[in-house]
Amino acid sequence: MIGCHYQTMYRRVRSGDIPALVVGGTYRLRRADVADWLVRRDAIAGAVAGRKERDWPRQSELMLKHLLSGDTDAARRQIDRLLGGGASAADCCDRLFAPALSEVGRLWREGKIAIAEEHRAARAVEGLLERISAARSKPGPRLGTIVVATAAGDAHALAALMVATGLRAEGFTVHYLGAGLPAEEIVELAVRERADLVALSCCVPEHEGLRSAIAALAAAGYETIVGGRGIGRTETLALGAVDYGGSIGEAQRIARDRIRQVAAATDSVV
Ligand code: B12
Repeated sequence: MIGCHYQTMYRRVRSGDIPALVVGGTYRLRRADVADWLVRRDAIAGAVAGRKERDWPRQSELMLKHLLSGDTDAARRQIDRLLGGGASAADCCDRLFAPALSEVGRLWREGKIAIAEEHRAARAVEGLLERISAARSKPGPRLGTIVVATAAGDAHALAALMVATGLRAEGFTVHYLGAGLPAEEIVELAVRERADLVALSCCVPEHEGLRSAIAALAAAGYETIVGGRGIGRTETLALGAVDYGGSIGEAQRIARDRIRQVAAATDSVV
C-alpha cells in the first residue's frame, strides 16, 4: 500500500505519526489512518519541494538574455515571478544581477557588444532594482539611517543602488546619492540626515576619491563601510573604513552589526 521499508513504518508508528494498536505482539494499523498519513506526508513533501533552492545560475543566464536583447518586459516579468516566489532582494542582487552584469562587462571588454548595449543593460537593471525596492522595502520601525554612494571618480552607480536596495529591504532608512560624489557632499548629507552609517561602493582601481571621502567622514565622526570589485578588504581597512563586504547579503549583515554596536555604546553612555 505504501511501498516503503517496514522500519520506516515502524518509526512513524513509534513517533506517533500513525495510530496503531498492539495485538499479540504485532502492530495493527487501520487502513483509514494510513491513508490520512499518506495525504499529510505528500503535502509536506510538496511544500519542501516548493521551498527548494532556486536555480540561480539558470535565472541569471535568462536575465542576461533579456538584458542583451533589450527585452525589459521579459526582464520585469522574470523579476515579478522571482519576487512572487519569495526571492530576497539580496539574492536578486548577488545571484541574479551581479553575474549577469559581470558577463555584460566581459562581452563589452572583448568588443562583442557595443557601449550602447552595455548602457541599455545597466539602465534596465536600475529600473528592475527600483521595482525590487518597492516590493521588498520593509514597513514599520526603522533600524537606522544609512547614506549610500560611490565616491568622486567612480561612475558605477549600479552596485551602490544594489546596496541601497538590500538595506531598504532590511528595514533601514536609506539615502541613495548615486555615483561620483565629492567627499564634502557626502559628509554634508550624512550630517543633515543624522546618518548612523555611510556605505560606499567602489568599482574602479583608483581610490583617491574613496580615500578622501572616508577621511572626511571619519573627521566628522561617521563610520564608513565599503565594498565592491574595485577594492579589497585590506586596502579598505587601511583607508580607514570600519568594515568591508563582498556582497549585498554581507552589506546587510555588516550594517545590522555596526548599528547594533553603535546603539549598545550609546546605551552604555546613557
Ligand atoms: C555597467 C558598467 C559601467 C557603467 C556604469 C553604469 C552605472 N549606472 O552603474 C559605465 C558605462 C558608466 C562604466 C564606466 C566605466 N567602467 Co565599467 N563596468 C560596468 C559593468 C559592466 C557592470 C558594473 C556593475 O554594476 N556590476 C555589478 C556589481 C553589482 O558587481 P560588483 O561590483 O561585483 O558588486 C557586488 C559586490 O562587490 C558587492 N558590493 C558592491 N558594492 C558594495 C558596497 C558595500 C558597502 C558592500 C558591503 C558590498 C558591495 O555587492 C555587489 C553585488 O553582489 C562592470 C563589469 C563587472 N564585472 O561588474 C564594468 C567595470 C566595473 N567597469 C570597468 C571599467 C574599466 C570602466 C571604465 C574605466 C571604462 C572606460 N574605459 O571608460 C569606466 C569608469 C568610469 C569611472 N571613472 O568610473 C571595469 C573595472 C575594472 C577594475 N575594477 O579594475 C569593469 C570590471 C569591466 C572590466 N572587466 O573591465 N562601467
